[in-house]
Amino acid sequence: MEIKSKKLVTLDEYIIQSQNKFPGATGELSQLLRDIGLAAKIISREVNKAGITNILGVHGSTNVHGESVKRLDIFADQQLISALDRSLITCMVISEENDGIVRLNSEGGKYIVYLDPLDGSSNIDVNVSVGSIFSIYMRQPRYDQNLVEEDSLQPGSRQVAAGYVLYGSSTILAYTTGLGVSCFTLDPSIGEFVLSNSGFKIPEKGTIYSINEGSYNSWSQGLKKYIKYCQEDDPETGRPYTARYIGSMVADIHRTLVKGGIFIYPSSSRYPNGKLRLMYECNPLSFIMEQAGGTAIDGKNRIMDIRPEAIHQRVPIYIGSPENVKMARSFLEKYEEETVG
Ligand code: FBP
Repeated sequence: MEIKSKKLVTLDEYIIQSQNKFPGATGELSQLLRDIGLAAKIISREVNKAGITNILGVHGSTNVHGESVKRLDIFADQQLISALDRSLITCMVISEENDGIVRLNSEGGKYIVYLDPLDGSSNIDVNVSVGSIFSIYMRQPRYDQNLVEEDSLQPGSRQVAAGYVLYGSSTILAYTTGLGVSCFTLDPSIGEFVLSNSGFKIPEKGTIYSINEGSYNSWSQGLKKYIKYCQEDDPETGRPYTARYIGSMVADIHRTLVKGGIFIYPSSSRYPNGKLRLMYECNPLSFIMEQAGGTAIDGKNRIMDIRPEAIHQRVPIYIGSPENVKMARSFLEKYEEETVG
């Protein structure tokens, strides 16, 4: 009996095939995505053997957010930036690990890339999944002038591509160019990302909520009521929902994409504007989420419509299955009116 093996499609092949759908495409965006794929393989190798190399632990420096930087943060940052610099199509990078914009060798490059090189770095030393996040914009005209930070402040709706890498039980890379979400799994035996899911769709509604309940006391009334609603007993609506919180946004978002439900990082007394960064955490994961049929808001407005004011600005985020986000928003609005009224 002949065993038919599934034709493997590698990331590089898939990117080329997708590019051919765009007559006139220059191939530069494809090259950029391949560069990120290569850096992700190198970072994955280091993450997987972190326990036996001296890459765990702190680097000793503090980043622009006042967070103590991990050695793997720096390694991932360097790998991604040097990969992008090699192909001379990216003019600047903005990364969580760098205070200001990083100008690359190709001043004439037409792409601007935002990076969270290692998301969830507080989980590295305890061997819990971490990730990398990227967001790609076209440089706005002004090729003739020196690059300035303002060139990179574009709303998320202008992203030309975005994605994440999840370094978990397996290493996964998921990305979108606005034509749905494609997901690849790294096969270490051949050193290739192989297509594992194209046309990723989030369930319309889920029964998982994900939030750090440690900041409960500083939540808004509306949010407290919504979480209570999730915990109430009502089998007909699948409640009580299950609570899941990994503490690495990429891992919590990937689970939400697969299983449905909602991930929330609200504003709180500790983080009056939320903790997560608009340009290299919330915008790219919102683009992915919307392309998979989900929703992402800051409690009121669409994340990707927010006009950025600063490269490291923070925003609150409510992201996930459309029905869950809609329900959360209705509680926020209802109790906000009551508070204001
Ligand atoms: P970085 O590790 O990139 O700074 O990311 C921030 C982050 O770790 C997210 O991945 C995660 O969702 C959140 O912070 C966890 O925050 P907290 O520990 O306050 O719940």
